[in-house]
This record gives sequence, C-alpha cells and structure tokens, in this order.
Amino acid sequence: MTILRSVSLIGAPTDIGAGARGASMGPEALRVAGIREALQSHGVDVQDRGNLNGPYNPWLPPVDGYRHLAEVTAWNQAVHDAVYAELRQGRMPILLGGDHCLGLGSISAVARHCREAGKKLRVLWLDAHADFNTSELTPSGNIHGMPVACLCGFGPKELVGMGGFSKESPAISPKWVRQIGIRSVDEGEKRFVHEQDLEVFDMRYIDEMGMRHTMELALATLDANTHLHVSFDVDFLDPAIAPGVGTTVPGGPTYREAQLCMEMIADTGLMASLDVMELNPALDEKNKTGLVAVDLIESLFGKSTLMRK
Ligand code: 6HN
Ligand code: MN
Ligand code: MN
Ligand code: MN
Repeated sequence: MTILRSVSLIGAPTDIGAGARGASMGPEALRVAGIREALQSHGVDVQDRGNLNGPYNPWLPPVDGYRHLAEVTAWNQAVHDAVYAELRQGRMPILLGGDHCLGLGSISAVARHCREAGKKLRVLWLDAHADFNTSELTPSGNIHGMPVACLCGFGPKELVGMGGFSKESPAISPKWVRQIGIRSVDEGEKRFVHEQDLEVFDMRYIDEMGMRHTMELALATLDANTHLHVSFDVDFLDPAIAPGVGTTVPGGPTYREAQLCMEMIADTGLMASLDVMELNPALDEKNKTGLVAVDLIESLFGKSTLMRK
C-alpha cells in the first residue's frame, strides 16, 4: 500500500455555489464528527490547516447563467492555491467543503501537480449528480452543478483557466473521470454527458451489476503512476443514511454499498487527494451525516471489518 500517510485538512466554509444555505458549516461538522482523530487512529499524520477565507454569500439571482461567479472564482482560487501547496510538499490534501463548486479549485490544482510530475490522473466522482452543466444548460445557475464541465474546458474563462489551464488545454479530459452513484441529471446536461462520453455508473448500473463490479470497472487500468483523486459529494449516499445535504435524491447507495466502494478505493493504494463536499449541518440530524462521512473516510484509509495486511 502506498497511500500517502501525511494528510492536510483544508476547510472551505462556503455555500457560494449551492442552491441551499448551510454547506458553509460543513468543515466544522466534519471536525466535530472527529475526522482528525479517525485518521490518526489509522496511523495517518494529520495536520489541520484550519479554514480558508473568501467572500460572504450575497444570495443573488444568476447573471448570464451563473450565480455568484466572482465569489465562486475567489473561493476556488483560494482552494486551488491551498491544495497545490500541500501537493508540492508531498502531502495528501483533504478538502472539507463547502459546496461542490470547489471541486474545480481542488482538481485543477491536482491536475496541475500531475502535469508537472508526469503523473496520470483518474478522478472518481461520487455523487447523485453529474455536475456537468454549463451556463446554457443549467436550470438553476448554481455553479455546484458545473465543476466537471468547467474542468473539462466548458465554462467561463475565470474557472476554466484556474491553474494555468485553458479551453484549448483544459485541466482534465472526460476520459479521466468515472462517475458513480448518479441518479439526477438535468435534461440538457444528460445530452452533454453523452456527447462528451463521460463514463457514468448510474444507480441503474449499480442495481444491476452490484457495487463490486462497478468499482472493478471504475478502478480498471490504474497503474503505479496514477494519481487517484476522489471527489466525494455526500449526497452520493442514500438520504436514509445521509439526510444532511442540500440536494437529496432518493435511491442512493446503502451504507454497505458505500463501505465497499470506499474499501475498494483503499485497496488500490493510489488515492492521493480527496474532497468531502456538500455536507449541510443545517439540514442534518445530530450530525448523523457528518459521522457517516467520517466513518466512510476511515474506510478510504484502510479501515475494514477484518484487519488485513
Ligand atoms: N451538487 N443539477 C442540479 C443543478 O442545479 O445544476 C443540481 C446540482 C447539484 C450539485 O450536488 O454538487
Ligand atoms: Mn505527488
Ligand atoms: Mn456534486
Ligand atoms: Mn450532488
């Protein structure tokens, strides 16, 4: 196992890209749920870098298909810089969100690091949503529905350009992404997902083939030179176990399915960066969702029922 054993927690307390307020409290709820202690109990060196700063949420309607583009850009720049600094020091950044628009800052930093280090990048997007909208396709203007498209070069230049990338040379290719747990995709977004040939293991696929086969395929063709990034939107989980999110969609993975998903990622030994996004304590029940998220993150670091060597 070559999992990086030096982890830095980076809090990004904002709901600037979301359609509901409250994900700004996510980082603290993950800390209260014991994320640091949980990782330490698995022998991980954990540094908590505290919280990033950024503009407050003005709660305005969309302009030209985007809500809060300037504020979203500022927050993502802060996330990009913090994540990139940790990667340069050989540490594994864990971004504590915050809404999922910040996946853009995080993954653009990871892509930049991989480009410089000559590494292959694989992005696992665990989510109920594809987050593949553009300003033309979005029904809401909320940028947390757009980060995957922006990373692939489809978005405003402020966001597409983060990390030194551009429309012509975007941070990632759709080919590097595997989406798992998807069950809510908007009409236009659906067409675009097909057009760009995103590899999506939706809930129908998981129902029919099982989580084991799904993860075998999603983790196929990785090698020792692959940087595996996991972007974990907690609305991936079934709302029965994770009610504390702004955009619940019924019919998600059960506790056991989610555990298996995380355990199989851990088995690769290749995870080198992680986002934990969209936890909304204002909608949670006694931090139930924060606690289940921390439990699953432990599995990403090798916790399993029977100790394995
Ligand atoms: N998330 N597809 C919807 C939209 O407004 O674009 C929902 C997006 C949810 C995004 O949960 O990260
Ligand atoms: Mn590295
Ligand atoms: Mn998401
Ligand atoms: Mn989602």
